[in-house]
Amino acid sequence: MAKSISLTRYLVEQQRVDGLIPSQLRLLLEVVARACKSISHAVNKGALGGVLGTANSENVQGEIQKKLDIIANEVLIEANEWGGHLAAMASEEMDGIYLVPNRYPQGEYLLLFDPLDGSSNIDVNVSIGTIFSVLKKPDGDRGVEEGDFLQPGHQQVAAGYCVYGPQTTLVLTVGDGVAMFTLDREQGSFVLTEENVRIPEDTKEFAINMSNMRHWDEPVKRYIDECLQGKEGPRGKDFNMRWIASMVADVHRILTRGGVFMYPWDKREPNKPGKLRLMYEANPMGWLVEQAGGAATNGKQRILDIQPTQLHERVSVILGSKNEVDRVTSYHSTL
Ligand code: P6P
Repeated sequence: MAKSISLTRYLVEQQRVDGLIPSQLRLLLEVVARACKSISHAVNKGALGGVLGTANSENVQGEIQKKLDIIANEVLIEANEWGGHLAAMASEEMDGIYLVPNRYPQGEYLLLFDPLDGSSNIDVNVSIGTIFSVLKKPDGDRGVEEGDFLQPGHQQVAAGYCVYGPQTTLVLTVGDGVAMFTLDREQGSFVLTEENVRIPEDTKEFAINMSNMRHWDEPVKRYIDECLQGKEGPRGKDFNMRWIASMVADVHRILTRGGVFMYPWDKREPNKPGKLRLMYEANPMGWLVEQAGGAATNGKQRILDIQPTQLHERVSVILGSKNEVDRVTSYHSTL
């Protein structure tokens, strides 16, 4: 049986081989992984840990916060603030950025996260996850400001998620492909279980919330309608549909077996470009998908090329199997 490779050994060897992971970034990723282990433990307790239900507060998005949303956010802040690898953090659950307190050394990285994505699934025991993105802070000695976070996704130096499902699996890229690590609860460590993850360029599976169909723009309606016509329609094949309402779980399926995930703009809130957040959902997931040979656009441009203007800005998301994403994107330019 092949010797198991821990996350620590993988990161050390990646650092040694191609220098993609400076020691400070390796430390950051190990701290984030340890925080995800703690979050997984809290999630797995469920009702026994008194962590289900709402916290009777709203986040910056105006969404009711779950108790675990706040717990996960606090775990990530407390795990990362003292290590000396970060200058500041940003979270879906916090209005503004979080500067590393002066009592701790300042690092050169910025960490952004959705501490518990898919939290509407928490109380019904369906997979949820933590999404994270790492940027470098601009050079210079001045203090970090919110504007320093507003970097396009192609400037990320690391991105990943941890899915809390039947297994707890950490999925990571530092720009040299995608690797997956499964939590070995007996050892308490993440073990390499997949590397060089590849998304098939074609698929027969789409993920979208069909209840919003009447609100979609024409290009999305055309694409889904053609899928629903199956063999007899213009696609000449039948399609399957999945929608877990947890981006981490849907993206993990796509990284594992292909598919296309869509959360497009719709007429319900015409002034918002979409529901999902650019900085700590679409950018990290978009980079992971691209690193696995897939594609990620907002219907009109590559997600990683979008210049952010606000920390919590939203974006329309179409990502997954390259040929399907290209097709949906082409429909947006032909209609
Ligand atoms: P809907 C979870 O709240 C989330 O941000 C994503 O994880 C998920 O893909 C989407 O929203 C689900 O949205 O409108 O289907 O509940």
